[in-house]
Amino acid sequence: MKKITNFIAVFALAAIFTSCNQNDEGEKSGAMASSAAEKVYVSPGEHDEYYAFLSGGYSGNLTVYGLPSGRMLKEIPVFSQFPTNGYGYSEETKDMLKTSFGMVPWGDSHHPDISQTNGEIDGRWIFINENNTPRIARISLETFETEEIIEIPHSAGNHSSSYVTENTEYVVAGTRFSVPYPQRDMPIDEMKGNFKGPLTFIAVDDDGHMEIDFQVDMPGFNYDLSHPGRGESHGWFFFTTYNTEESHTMQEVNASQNDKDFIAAVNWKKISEYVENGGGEIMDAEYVHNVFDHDTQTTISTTKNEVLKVDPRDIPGAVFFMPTPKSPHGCDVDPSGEYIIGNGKLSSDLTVHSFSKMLDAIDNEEFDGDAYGIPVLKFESTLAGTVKDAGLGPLHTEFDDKGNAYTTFFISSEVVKWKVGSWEVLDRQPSYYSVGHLMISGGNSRKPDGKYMISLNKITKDRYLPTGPELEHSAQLFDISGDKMELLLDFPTHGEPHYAAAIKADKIKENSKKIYRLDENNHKYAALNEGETKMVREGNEVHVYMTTVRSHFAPDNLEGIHVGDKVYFHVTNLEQDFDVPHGFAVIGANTSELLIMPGQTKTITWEPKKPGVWPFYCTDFCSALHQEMQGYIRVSAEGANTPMKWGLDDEYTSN
Ligand code: RUQ
Ligand code: CUA
Repeated sequence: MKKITNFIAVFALAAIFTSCNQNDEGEKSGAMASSAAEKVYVSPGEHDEYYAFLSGGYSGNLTVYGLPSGRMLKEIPVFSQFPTNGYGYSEETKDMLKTSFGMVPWGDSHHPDISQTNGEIDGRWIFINENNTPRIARISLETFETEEIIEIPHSAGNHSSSYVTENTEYVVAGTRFSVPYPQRDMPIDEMKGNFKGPLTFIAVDDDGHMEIDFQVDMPGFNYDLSHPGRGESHGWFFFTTYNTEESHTMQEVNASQNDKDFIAAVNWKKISEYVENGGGEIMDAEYVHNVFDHDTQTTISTTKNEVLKVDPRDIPGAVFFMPTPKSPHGCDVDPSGEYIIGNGKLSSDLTVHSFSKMLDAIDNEEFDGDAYGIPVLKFESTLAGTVKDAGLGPLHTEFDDKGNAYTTFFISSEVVKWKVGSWEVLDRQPSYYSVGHLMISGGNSRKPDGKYMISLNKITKDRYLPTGPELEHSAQLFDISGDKMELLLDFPTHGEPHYAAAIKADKIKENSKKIYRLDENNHKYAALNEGETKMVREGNEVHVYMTTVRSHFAPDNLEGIHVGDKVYFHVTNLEQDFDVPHGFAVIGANTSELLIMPGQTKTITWEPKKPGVWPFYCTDFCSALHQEMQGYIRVSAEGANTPMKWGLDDEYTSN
């Protein structure tokens, strides 16, 4: 009972904090508002200074915004089918969503992270994790398309992911929920000591290609968030844990019993050497790896059957636990790599660990016992300092280029700026409302930019016009170039923006792809000019090789299709101009429509149900004669013997 009372006390406090914040609104004087407006105004035709990539949370996708304007530039489909362009529906892309559980049409994406070279974000790719059916995706920042998705076996609630190391050697995927490892049928209340928390290290090669290198077999705690070391601490990775109680029920109470949980410090360099020298044990696994092959423009999906597991107790010096108060959520590393911040979400203080003190403590064996054979360092031995009474419910910390840190406080609904090293609080600004993550461009690197910060808020309430019971989540843009943070802009986000990553626009924009070259299109069913268009029957399957160009399809009249056929429309967009996609929609399609980029081929299937003459058309207003961009398909009854013929401008081919 007592534990429940304590718990309620925290939330009563929370209510007081939240309500006082909601009262100090309305301070925007005319002058302030107009200078803020100037700072976010990007005049018509001008470009934003930054690209910001916001996770879509339960949308499963990634959205792209321009900063400082807050204009949404694009939604990139990743883990969810996307009606706008047919991703996950078209024959070419549907296998991107294939998993060992079958096709999963809708995911939950959390933490985007941009690839790095020498500790600086480089704009080649962005990675993002799927939490529910554990996967990591890699998105090209040339095409803004998802190129690769790898499933993470033996993981559940893939949350402490997808952060990358300084040279993108690895992207990590840690399990949030501990589970039997490998999965097996067992009583839930025997969890303690029997569940595990595998942490997966995925190697990334020079082309971005991902392969699982090893899994570290960790005790059955919850691994919540993680960040790589950098500079001196490059070679290490840090993960927050909670539920070190290993409770399996009523976790809101039972997982909050220990005064301290841990930050796990993992020396991945050491483990990687161990693995290179033949260490580790191969274990059974089943996971699917999907790669979008640009040459054939088709997904290559492979099922893999094993993974290399390492037991950290076999590798001296590989893993240590640093006790960290109060169920820490975010695990953040400052730009120098010296400080590791544990954001103890049930606390009002922030705990900062020192990397160099940690190394000394390891050398001097300043241990406080062990957890399942993994040494636990003495709390005081690694402690660098505490940010006192900063707020209530700290979640995440980011850094600027001037030695300051910024921490979000969910319960007291604010962002607090503090000094790295002296731990003093410098400024605080309310967020509207209940901020989760925050983001500073390059915040997870050696070189953050100190210009803007966005807070990613969980609750929107009265900030926008009401749109029924559900409002989009909200981001708030702050100018952090001065001593005090200045709120500049609110803008709605799509889905739930757990985390975000931003990069200077000029690091990406010159490389952005404008077209796919037709002479590089090796799609199996491409028609590279109108002369190559045709219909081919194989039993009851009909393959239509079709092209599209302003402002017609070829062929645009098709006959000889019967009810009971399965028709594949392979549509190649012959355009070689920037920003001229064509669409394809056919009446009664149970699959999807298509949107085909210049030079690409995309395929949908259509199973006509009724005899008749049925239209198809282009769905993207592509030219002055877009409304004329249509055609007809004659469908005959099952068993009829209408011959196949297809053509354009009354010139038919038949067979
Ligand atoms: S979480 S609000 Cu998915 Cu990153 Cu912390
Ligand atoms: Cu093509 Cu409209």
